[in-house]
Amino acid sequence: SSDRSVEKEKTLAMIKPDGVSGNYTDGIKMAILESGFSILRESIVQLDEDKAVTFYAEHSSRTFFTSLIKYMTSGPVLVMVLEKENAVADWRALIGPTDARKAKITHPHSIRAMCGMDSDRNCVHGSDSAQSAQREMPFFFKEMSSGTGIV
Ligand code: RTP
Ligand code: MG
Repeated sequence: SSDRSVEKEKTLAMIKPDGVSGNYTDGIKMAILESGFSILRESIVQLDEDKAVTFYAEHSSRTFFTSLIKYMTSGPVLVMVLEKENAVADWRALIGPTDARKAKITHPHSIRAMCGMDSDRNCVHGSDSAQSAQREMPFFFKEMSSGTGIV
């Protein structure tokens, strides 16, 4: 096809409260653009408890859930829709493993190695599958709900 956009994929990226308050936003956006992603949407959002609980509902039975919700509501986050070929997997690779302490050893050039603290405070989020991305993008950007034709 002559329309190269049909080969592209979208994912949801988030700079968590520690990333925003620690002034990592510009550095992270630079890494995103240098890695070949386009930033299609961005918005700064203060999550309330309801919204954080819904976003991370899959973890509601985990021991870390209460502290996760406290962390995610502790300040504004920056949510973005990123686009490129293989965006979901490539963004997950760029952010590195969940535990930022391990990331500093095994993936020293990853974003979590750069700005995360440990497995709780890891400064960024990425959709873990194309299916998750299809849920998470309209969660923050209503116009991206399937069927509107705007995506
Ligand atoms: P995320 O969803 O935020 O991109 O992180 P992830 O896929 O790498 O990790 P996940 O297992 O989905 O955990 C969601 C967030 O909960 C906090 N946390 N996880 N897995 C753990 O042992 C653990 N402990 C705390 C982190 O903030 C993690 O990113
Ligand atoms: Mg996850």
